[in-house]
Amino acid sequence: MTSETGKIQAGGTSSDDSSLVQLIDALGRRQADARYDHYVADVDGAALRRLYEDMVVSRRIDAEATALQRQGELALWPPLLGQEAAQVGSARALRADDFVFSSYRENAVAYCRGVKLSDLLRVWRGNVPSGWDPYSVNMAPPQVIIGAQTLHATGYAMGILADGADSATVAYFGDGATSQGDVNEAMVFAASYQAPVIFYCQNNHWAISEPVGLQAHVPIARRAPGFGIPAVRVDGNDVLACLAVTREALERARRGGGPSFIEAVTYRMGPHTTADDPTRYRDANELEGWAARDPIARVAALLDSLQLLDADYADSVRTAADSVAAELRAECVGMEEPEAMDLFRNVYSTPHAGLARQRDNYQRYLQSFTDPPVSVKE
Ligand SMILES: Cc1ncc(C[n+]2csc(CCOP(=O)(O)OP(=O)(O)O)c2C)c(N)n1
Ligand SMILES: [Mg+2]
Repeated sequence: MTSETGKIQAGGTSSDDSSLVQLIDALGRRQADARYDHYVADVDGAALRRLYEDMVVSRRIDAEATALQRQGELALWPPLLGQEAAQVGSARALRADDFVFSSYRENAVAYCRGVKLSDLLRVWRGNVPSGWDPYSVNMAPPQVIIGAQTLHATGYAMGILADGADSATVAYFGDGATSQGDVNEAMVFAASYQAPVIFYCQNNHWAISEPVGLQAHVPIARRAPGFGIPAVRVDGNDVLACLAVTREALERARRGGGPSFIEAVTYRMGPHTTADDPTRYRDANELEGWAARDPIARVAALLDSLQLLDADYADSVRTAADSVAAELRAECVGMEEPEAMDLFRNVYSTPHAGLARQRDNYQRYLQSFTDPPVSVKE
């Protein structure tokens, strides 16, 4: 679709609200739903507040990391602004023994899994080749190869079946990823073996500068039934609905019902990464429309209507989020710089002539700098 200003809009097929599971509407009103209400029956005021707090803190972490990149402290950052409900709602449905395989954008999921703040940033500062110890939080480090994590999630889920366990895996990926071979191959395997894996697609309407309407002329969720995988479309800006549909999919996985596909319809309100300028390819009106459906504002409105958002509470959440951001910043700028030659360690478990040659060349290259002198530690 092209707008009056000539810029591309994301397309109408995927933002049609009528087919979406929604438990909180854009104005913050709780919507009754015969199928999904019981999945969130335990979410009382305190639990709703916790979801709100997770979302506020996640947004604050994201804003601080974006600022750190702008100030030269990170090489790159992939913002999640606008996707807090899709990530927090699904992540809070999981048990500690479930296993998450994500892309680069799921930093709110990582926060909910308990990834250390410094570990969220380390790889984007160029300090380590990869993020964190996956087994400490049951979440693999972010995958940058689009869609590849769906294969890892499916393989791990097949392992769960072999172990006879009742845990599940979740693969997080984007709308663009659904056109990758890996994602389609993963769905074939998951359906064939009835693996306990949830394919959680955050349709944020854009794959860098490609609008979702270009690659999907029908809603993305409709692809999954073709593989024999049940699918649901959910309002991805509704944290309660995201929690409910993920709980349903987990229940199916745990009772041996196999894989599920969730399309969380949301919107990437920021750039693709800090290296991108979305004003060059998308219409400002589109962003305005989605700003009116802000995922945090609607939970705030619901809490307010329940008399659960007084000024003291709102202040305390803001202050807590600010202190997480301050801790994130301090840990980022205080990170110890790695030794350049460490890049070559742990690549192979046994000596490798090609790597040794590269290492020697690189060492000679570093030694060629005399001003300022570079410390080269073997
Ligand atoms: C296999 C592969 N092809 C291309 C790229 C370059 N690339 C990085 S992000 C991206 C778009 C992904 O869009 P989407 O799946 O919608 O996820 P989003 O970034 O919107 O969260 C592409 C094409 C890549 N990283 N890996
Ligand atoms: Mg996308």
